[in-house]
Amino acid sequence: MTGRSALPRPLPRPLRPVLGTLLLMLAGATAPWAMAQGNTGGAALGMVFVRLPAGEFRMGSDEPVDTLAAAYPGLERSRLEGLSDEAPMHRVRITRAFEMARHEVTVGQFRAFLARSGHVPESVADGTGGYGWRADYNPATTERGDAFEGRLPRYSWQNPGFAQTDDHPVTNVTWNDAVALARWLSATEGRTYRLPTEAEWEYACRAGGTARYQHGDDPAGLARSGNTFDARTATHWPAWRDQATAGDDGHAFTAPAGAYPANAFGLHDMHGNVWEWVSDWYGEDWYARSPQDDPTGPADGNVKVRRGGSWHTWPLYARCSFRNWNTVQTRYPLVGIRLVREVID
Ligand SMILES: [Ca+2]
Ligand SMILES: [Ca+2]
Repeated sequence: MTGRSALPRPLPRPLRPVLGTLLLMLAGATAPWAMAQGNTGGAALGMVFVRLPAGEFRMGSDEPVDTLAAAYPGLERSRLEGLSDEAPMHRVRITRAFEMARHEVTVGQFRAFLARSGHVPESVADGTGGYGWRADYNPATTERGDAFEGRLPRYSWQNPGFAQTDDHPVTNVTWNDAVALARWLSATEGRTYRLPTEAEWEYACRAGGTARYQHGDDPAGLARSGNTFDARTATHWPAWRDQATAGDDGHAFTAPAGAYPANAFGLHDMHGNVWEWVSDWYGEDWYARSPQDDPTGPADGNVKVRRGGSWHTWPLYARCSFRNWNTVQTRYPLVGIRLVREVID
């Protein structure tokens, strides 16, 4: 599989120790989607959804390796060649408007979901726990060289090892947990909540733009757009300091949801903070054969796609087009949830 990272083991490849639009400030006033902002849904949980219009976009990336090498100096060429699953770029039509949560699901929302639904998170139900950060943990001393300690029962959505409040994005949640949340909300409210498709997610991230990030193509601008592996995070993983996002984004671990500017659709944290599960199975060559209208991914597969990068992700892997994946049981301190809600028209 192109050496693409899989969490417990590989994590974003950048993290393998062995390898060593501008914010549309005006959008709120005049954009069509602005009218739907403040649309409270997931009512039980206080989520806020933004209506995204139907539309077309170019999905994926076909940037030449040399172009990427110039923009992301210091990375092994194999990492850049490994991005071939982002090609070919292809036109995708999202034929129906849909609503997407403005924020990642928070710890407080997940706690309320558990209390009201009786759902037991997979990390608790299977007794194996999750992963977590510990100041004196040294990846080099472990068999797998994982960036985080685990799995251990003491780590879960409640404890990723670093401090978090109810406003921080929930982590250590599996794809199965995410689907359980969406199903419970759907049953409770009589509306359809679900994970976004991979195409919907990228459409939402691009928000009408064509650049690598919501602010444009420059990786150095990322510290203002989202929470990634910046200088603060690098203080805890000094071996990867050279690959850190330029500057200080203000957060060494997760940031409270919505701490960074929204993109042109009014969505926060599409770059970084936590990876977001989507509904699609991963297909390495999927883009060469995916349908133009409302693609939903391969019919089956072994791993589910996650998107957007995290607080522990290098800039190359926080681009709108980057694809990563894990099994449905994977839980990790970098992976969270964002829901969509179908529109009733
Ligand atoms: Ca950061
Ligand atoms: Ca995110």
